[in-house]
Amino acid sequence: MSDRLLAVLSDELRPLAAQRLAAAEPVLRRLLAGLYGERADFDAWLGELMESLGALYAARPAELRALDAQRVAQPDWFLNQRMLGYCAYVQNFGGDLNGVAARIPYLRELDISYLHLLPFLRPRAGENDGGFAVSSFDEVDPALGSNADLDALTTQLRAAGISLCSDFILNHVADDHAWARAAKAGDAGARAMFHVFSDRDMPDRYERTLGQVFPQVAPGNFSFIEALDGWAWTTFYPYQWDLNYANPAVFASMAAALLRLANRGIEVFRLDSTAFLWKREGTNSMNQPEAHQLLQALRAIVDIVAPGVLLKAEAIVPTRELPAYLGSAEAPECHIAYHSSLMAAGWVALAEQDTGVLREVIRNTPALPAAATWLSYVRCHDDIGWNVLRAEASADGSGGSGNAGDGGAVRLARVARFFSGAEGSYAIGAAFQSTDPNAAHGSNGMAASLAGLQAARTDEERALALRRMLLLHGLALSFGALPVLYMGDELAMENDYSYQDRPQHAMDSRWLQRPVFDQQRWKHRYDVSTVPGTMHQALAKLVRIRSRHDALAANAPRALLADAPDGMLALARGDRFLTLMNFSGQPQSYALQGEWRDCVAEQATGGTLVLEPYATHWLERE
Ligand code: OTU
Repeated sequence: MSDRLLAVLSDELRPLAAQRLAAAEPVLRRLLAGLYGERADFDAWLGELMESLGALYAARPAELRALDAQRVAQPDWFLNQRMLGYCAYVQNFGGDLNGVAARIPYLRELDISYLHLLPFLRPRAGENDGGFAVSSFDEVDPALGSNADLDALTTQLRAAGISLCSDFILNHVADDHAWARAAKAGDAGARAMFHVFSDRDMPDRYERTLGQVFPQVAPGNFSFIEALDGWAWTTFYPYQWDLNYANPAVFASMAAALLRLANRGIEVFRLDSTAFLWKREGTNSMNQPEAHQLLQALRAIVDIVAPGVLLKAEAIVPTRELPAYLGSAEAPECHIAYHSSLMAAGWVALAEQDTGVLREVIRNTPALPAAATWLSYVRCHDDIGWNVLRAEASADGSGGSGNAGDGGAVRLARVARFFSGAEGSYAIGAAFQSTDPNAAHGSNGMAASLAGLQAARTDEERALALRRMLLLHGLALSFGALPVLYMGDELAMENDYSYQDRPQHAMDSRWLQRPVFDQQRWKHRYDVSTVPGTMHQALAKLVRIRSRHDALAANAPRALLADAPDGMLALARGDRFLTLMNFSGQPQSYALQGEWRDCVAEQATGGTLVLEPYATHWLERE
């Protein structure tokens, strides 16, 4: 079958392709045979897939092929401590793609080397889940620019040393995507791209064990579609139709769509909702072995055609399910995976003024295969999902739930209430999709508002809120991961309530944390007499310190130190770097061994260090 790939290549391209095929083809064949091998037409299908990969290989621009070669020679290029991400909506950050390009100098000033732009491909007309309902993978959203603008942007970003990351929404398409339209018009092949059931029999059987992502606004996992005269699987909103990966045509088409985007210069793909790719009756249809086989097959294809490209798994799942998304040395999967447990546990530690759950998460975080890493973050465009922490919230030994047997639910519900502003909290946020007061779902709000800035009335309260912001950012920057900043947090932007006036957004409080970039705050970014300036300068300082210490690289060793009090987290990065974080509102003491230098305060320190409320200390050995 490899002949089919090589046959379409020029004499010049063939030798390297043959070499990459020799390395990846056996794995790819095994994976695809495992998924689709029982079909009579398997060999013919595989031959066609290889031929289409050959065409995509041939079409890859020379500049990107050169980048591939460079990255193959240094596969851990994205693990160093200078790698730093920034995530933004195109429309909010720059208005359109050209406006984003105009902000490159600002990104460089922040030392950003990785830019995740939230969905910018043509979305469904009307409501579209912030662009997560895609109607064409080959067209930029006309409201944001043209395909030529995208090509120009990737070129400019590359020149500035910034890798562009794009969402690749592979679990579902919009109900006005060409396949959905054809299915509605009666095309059987198109209908087979989806999970469609003519009656409620199978949907009801599946529902017995399925969870719900949006239980309030989109209850259930199936939607009756009149034009189909049947029920389509719709994990998210009813207009997002899940693709049927048991159909090999879906896999082949989506792999090709990803590579066409890669050939436009997108260097990283955020694989949205990867946990949901394979459905199995009697399970929650998440994290199924076949979902991993699909991702490993996609990785093998990328390794052949565009090996400079990185795959990033967005799987918001319990900690124990996360490592599988990075695969193993024998079967690599994604290069990067969101560590949503670490993110959520940082917020739990703030709410509880206790690091029990956070420590349990860190203990449950295994060492990773080479050339793979976690993504660390404080906030993103979604809610903070609490249920990924069920295991840790019931197992950290503190007995924090006060209700044995609820699996941490009551405890996490208390945390969710805290961030919605209840229980004497400094936070101003919103509970997301909660249907049961004794169970948590998610919490929304900008980091600054959740950390107390919006509610602060005095300078002291404002200073504490900023410290909490820096504490969580310090954790993300020093954990040993690829940290990604969320647009606006570097300027301590607060909640945006304007969504309540937009009928298509009003029911989804995730829009609280999707504000338009604040030009006024940005102008004050150097002025430390202002809140945005203080935040920006303090964060920029942490970024600078991080970039100087290879002990903070993603793949450098990390150890959780057990001798810190419960309100504190102490992480050693090798034996020369130490980060101390106080998650409580009380001072905490920590006895240092030996002589240290505080990189932030720029002074020597040693003996017993007293950490002020919510203080962060980054220490290097003298
Ligand atoms: C992802 O999210 C996206 O990040 C969301 O913005 C989209 O709405 C969603 O997919 C559909 O495309 O379950 O594992 O609770 O955490 O929806 C992926 C909200 C997901 C998100 C959840 C999420």
